[in-house]
Amino acid sequence: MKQLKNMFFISALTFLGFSCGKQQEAVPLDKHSIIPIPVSVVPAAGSFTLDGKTAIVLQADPAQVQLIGEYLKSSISTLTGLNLNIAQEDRDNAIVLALDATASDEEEGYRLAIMDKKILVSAPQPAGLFYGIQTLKQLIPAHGGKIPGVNNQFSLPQGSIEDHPEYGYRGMMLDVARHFFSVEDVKKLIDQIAVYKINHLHLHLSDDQGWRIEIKSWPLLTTIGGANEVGGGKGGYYTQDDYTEIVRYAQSRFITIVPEIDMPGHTNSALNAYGILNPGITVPEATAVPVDRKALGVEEEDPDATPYHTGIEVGFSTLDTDSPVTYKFIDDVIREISELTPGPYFHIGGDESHVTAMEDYIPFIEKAQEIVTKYGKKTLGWDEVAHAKLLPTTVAQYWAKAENAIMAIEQGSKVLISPAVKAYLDMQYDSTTHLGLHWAAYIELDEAYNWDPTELEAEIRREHILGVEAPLWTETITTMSDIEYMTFPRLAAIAEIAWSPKTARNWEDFSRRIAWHGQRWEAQGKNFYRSPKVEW
Ligand code: TNX
Repeated sequence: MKQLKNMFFISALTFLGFSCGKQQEAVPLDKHSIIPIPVSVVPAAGSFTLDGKTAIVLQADPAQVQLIGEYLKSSISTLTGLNLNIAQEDRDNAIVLALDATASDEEEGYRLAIMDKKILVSAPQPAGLFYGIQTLKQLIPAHGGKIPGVNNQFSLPQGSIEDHPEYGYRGMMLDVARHFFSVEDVKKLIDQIAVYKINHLHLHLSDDQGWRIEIKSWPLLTTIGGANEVGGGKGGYYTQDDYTEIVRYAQSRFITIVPEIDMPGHTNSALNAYGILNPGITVPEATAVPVDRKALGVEEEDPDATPYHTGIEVGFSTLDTDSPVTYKFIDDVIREISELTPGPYFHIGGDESHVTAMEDYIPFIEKAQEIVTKYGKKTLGWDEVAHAKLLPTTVAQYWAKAENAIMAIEQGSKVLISPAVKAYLDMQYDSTTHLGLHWAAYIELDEAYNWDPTELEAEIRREHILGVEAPLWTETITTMSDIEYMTFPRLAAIAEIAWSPKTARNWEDFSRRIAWHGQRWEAQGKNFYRSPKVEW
């Protein structure tokens, strides 16, 4: 194989050497490395030449597509160094972005036609154009100066692609509670996951170790509850303006933010701030650290408030499900966050409430669900919420127990598929991985790829499934580089499960395609796990 590679290298050099002045040969469209793999790819002979004179032509109301055109322009500039003009009139040597109701029957679908003198990206909705652009970017043979075009020309193979997603919800979750991540980090992640046509980012905004979003009616949540993290660091939080900035940025990448406030368990950070919410829980002694309220500028002592939890043990905290103050509290929190959130979902957590009696847990979840509805949102909750009576609009996120997911389905709810054994990005790749946990499984790249949401349980069928989400819990994750290492390449595998038809997916082919993505990530300076299952 190595010999073969060397031969290829030599012949490529020879080719470049002897064809000085000519552009590189385009890899035929059916030998592409597109992830997620499209529904249909039809190659044709010949190529399109992208160069400095190529224009981006907008064939649609600029109010709807101007930003998408600019995104394409800046993407091409980063990949190739070319600075393209954006124009309104049709012409040759153009990439045309067209809103066209006939381009696809599917809401997020698109068509990409690469012809001799034109590339046409068409879609019924702006989202489809954005996805068409993601596909197009993966056909440009340059990674940001590392594979320069000859004479600044880049060849793209002719042919056409028709594509649309299998599932409407394609998500990733980032836990910003165990460790806090800046707005800049979250934006960077949004850019990275948008490439793989992920369209939801679930933010786990509160947990035992930290409260990460400003709530104006309960200000100590962030002043006190935000000032801790796993290991006892200083934590951090998003102001409401920060959160809005994340929501807007995500929108520009066609990503919906799903906010989560975990309740009634996983709530120690709220109990650090307000003793009145504390039913008398015990923080694990080994990792409990007293809160120095004065040092945080809070004069009044609160003897009922809890110490910080700096460890990673779960299941010891709960809100007081009998107290009216609890419901005033969650009403305020759900209201303030819902007002800042254009997306349809509010995630109430509901997992691992081990110290909440089931007879208290059930009415609590039902009340929380009513409050979410009152503020115009649909409830998402971890699979345990299926013990309560769910509204038909409520979605249960299957992470641990199939029986819970099935209970939700029997109640008429849909399920979001995130099995820890397949889709958890915090699970180690193997026993040598220096980050992450392995309580559910070791998940190598092929394990993350080789499964299907419809094949987990006979009772969980296609029509019950809203989509797929890959959560990244951050007990052991502290930097952007750590996030990248655990997320890539596995998120690309999950994204293909969520977007591509089952019949088009195949591990051998995926492992070939992902190698090309590794080159691009390397050129971008992005960290990733070089799985031994792939010839990078
Ligand atoms: C289980 S997944 C949890 C989280 C942890 C995660 C670590 C879920 C709903 N609960 O609290 O962070 O395991 O893998």
